[in-house]
Amino acid sequence: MTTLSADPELACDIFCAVVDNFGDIGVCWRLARQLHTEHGWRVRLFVDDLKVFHALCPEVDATLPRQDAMGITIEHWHEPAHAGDTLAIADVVIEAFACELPHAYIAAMARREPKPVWINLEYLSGEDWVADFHMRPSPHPRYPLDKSFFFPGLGKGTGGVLKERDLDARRERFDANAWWRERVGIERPGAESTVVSLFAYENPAVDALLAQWRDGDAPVVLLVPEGRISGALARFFGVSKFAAGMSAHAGALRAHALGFVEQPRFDELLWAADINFVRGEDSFVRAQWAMKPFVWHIYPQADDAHLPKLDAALAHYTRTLGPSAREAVARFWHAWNGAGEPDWAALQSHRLELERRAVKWAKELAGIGDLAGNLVAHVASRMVR
Ligand code: TRH
Repeated sequence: MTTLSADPELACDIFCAVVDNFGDIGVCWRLARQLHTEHGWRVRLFVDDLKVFHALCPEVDATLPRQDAMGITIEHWHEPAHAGDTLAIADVVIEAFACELPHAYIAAMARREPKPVWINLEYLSGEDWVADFHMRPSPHPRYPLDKSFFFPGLGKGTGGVLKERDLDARRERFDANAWWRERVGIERPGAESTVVSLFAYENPAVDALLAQWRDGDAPVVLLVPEGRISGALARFFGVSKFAAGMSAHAGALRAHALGFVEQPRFDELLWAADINFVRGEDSFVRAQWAMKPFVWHIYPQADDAHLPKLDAALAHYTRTLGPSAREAVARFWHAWNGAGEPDWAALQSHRLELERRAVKWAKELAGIGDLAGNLVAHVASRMVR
């Protein structure tokens, strides 16, 4: 594959404000690493919450103002005024998710010649309108600067989603037996069990689903990264907490709580399971590359603004399914996002069809090109030489 980088020495500053959870820094950290390792860019990442970052990359020391990790320079960003030790402005400036750049930094961008390429990286949405707005420039009201809006998406004409070049090879090399012994401390369950990974926010539908798994005919093995859903598991099993290393069982259901792992290892959880419950943005994308059926707990927004996004993703993902499977997936996703009760048996009855679709969908999605590569191509087209 050729590198589309306009300049192998290109310097890039990424600004990331952590709103909550792990997705903001999760996306930025993945993008930073990819721009560096695959495109040879020199990347500096400004992050306002290093504690959250530390969970994804234990090498990051939350007490340091500046450090290097995995080839990326990391600045603890004390917004709004701080903009690094020097006001050396990079060739490419990425503000993630409309976080506001420090005023002094914008003023210095305006003084720089040539002007940097300024990109606002938006949140992912599978909605159709995204293609119309992707890469649209917007002139700054006061400075001679243009900012373009880079929209990740699931359809043609959008920025796509992040996918590392070695991801498929890593997945193919994955040793599931070794993973089960190392991470769960047991042998990999046999084919009669359905392995489910559960990464979700607090969810009122979880009790009904746990009961269905418990009372079902076929064994379900649940892998639960410790987090916001763990309290519900503890209540269900009648224990005080469901912390990493703990296991519990009831009826046909066995559950194992896992510790949080560094981001490059998160995919392994998805590869180890038969069906993945994911949330937010980054894990939602990773589940698609895992080529397994998945259920999305979308990040809830005010005024139910997330619901059209949920349906848009469903439309892409279920496009070629038969009507009955499509209906079962849509009903299950809606129930998992607050409307109705999940029906595990109905979903499982389409398991084979969903597995085939998951593989096909990953190929369709890859056809849009990966986000980092698309972004590099966009920058190359905008560089003033
Ligand atoms: O954590 P999320 O819910 O993140 C978000 C934020 O809430 C953000 O504000 C919101 O706007 C966005 O979603 C849409 O879910 P997400 O995006 O899946 O991020 C989780 C990250 O955590 C992802 O990069 C994978 C990583 N992770 C690990 O690295 N190790 C782990 O063990 C686990 C469970 C996750």
